[in-house]
This record gives sequence, C-alpha cells and structure tokens, in this order.
Amino acid sequence: MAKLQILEYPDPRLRTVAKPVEVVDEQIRQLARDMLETMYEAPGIGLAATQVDVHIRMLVADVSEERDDPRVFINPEILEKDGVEAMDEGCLSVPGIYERVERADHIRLRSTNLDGETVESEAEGLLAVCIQHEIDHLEGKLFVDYLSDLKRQRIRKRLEKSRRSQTPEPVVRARSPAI
Ligand code: K1U
Ligand code: ZN
Repeated sequence: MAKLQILEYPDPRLRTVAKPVEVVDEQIRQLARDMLETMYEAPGIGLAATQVDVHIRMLVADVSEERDDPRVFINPEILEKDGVEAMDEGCLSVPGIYERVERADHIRLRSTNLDGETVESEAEGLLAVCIQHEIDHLEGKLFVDYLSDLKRQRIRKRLEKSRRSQTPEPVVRARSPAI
C-alpha cells in the first residue's frame, strides 16, 4: 500500500504555492523516503510534496529504466533553460490522462540535497521535463493548465465520471414491514 495519499485534480489543495524548506532535518529526510516509496508504488517517475498535501518545496524523481536512481531536490531553482521538447506528459494527480506539453529540453538548476548542501546540477530529456513538471506542482500549477479550456473541461468531466463509477452505490435496504 502507498505510504502517502496523492491528491487528485481538481482538488484545490493542488493550487497551493509551496514554502521553502528552512532546515533539512530527519523529518524532511523521512518525507523524502515516503515520497519515493509512494512514487515507486504509484508507479510514477516523479512526485512533488504538494501532491501529498505537504506544502514545502521538495520533489523526488527517478527516470531510470531500472528504477534505481532516486533523486531528491529541495528548494529547486531553475537557473537556465535551453531547447524545446514536446512530450506526452502524465500526472499522478490527473490519473489516466496523457497530453503533449512543450518544455525546455535542458535545464541547469540549484537545489539543496538531503545533507543540507546547496548543489548545482544539469538535466536533459525526460529528467528535465519531469523536474519542470514537478516544480510547476510546487507553484500550484498543473500540466492541464497548458491545454485549452475545452480540453481541460473534458478532462475534468472524464475524471468525475470515472470517480463516480468507482464509488459504490449506497446499499438501500427495504424496510421490514411493521408487525
Ligand atoms: O508529477 C507527477 O504526477 C508524476 C508524473 C511525472 C511526469 C510524467 C511524464 C512527464 C512529466 C512528468 C508521472 O510519473 S505520470 C506516470 C508516468 O509517466 C510513468 C509511470 C510509470 C512508468 C513510466 C512513466
Ligand atoms: Zn504531476
């Protein structure tokens, strides 16, 4: 069973702007472990703290085939963006929907690691796209916001319909006749 519950669109909590992490302590390291476990189990290639209703700037990702390259980014800041990549994106908060989104194909970023050190790194391809998608979550933005109003409305209706069909009907018992 997943460690943490993932919020689903259109939950308004997904619109919260996350606050920076002040100190990387054991509580933050435990949250990172729980987020990774939740992401692997979903399964997904990324997860932002916002999606598990924790509104701090932290995200996790693993885009490796072997699922053995966990990454944690605390207080991520994009320093440079380069190139354009159009990719079909999914989102664990918008289950079953995949749509094409254009993003930078190469990024340079500054973040804090689990030892509390500030590090600079680069990412390209799927990892770059995934990090940008997760940083959007930390800013209260979802990939469906890049789509037309009509597409977004259709997605919302499709999700509502699928949720209704998954919700069991209440059992209505016939009243026993009064004796
Ligand atoms: O943030 C999220 O909701 C996770 C999302 C990340 C993402 C996917 C694609 C492009 C950009 C960002 C997902 O992981 S959706 C599931 C998914 O893409 C996937 C799941 C299992 C194996 C491979 C991919
Ligand atoms: Zn997402």
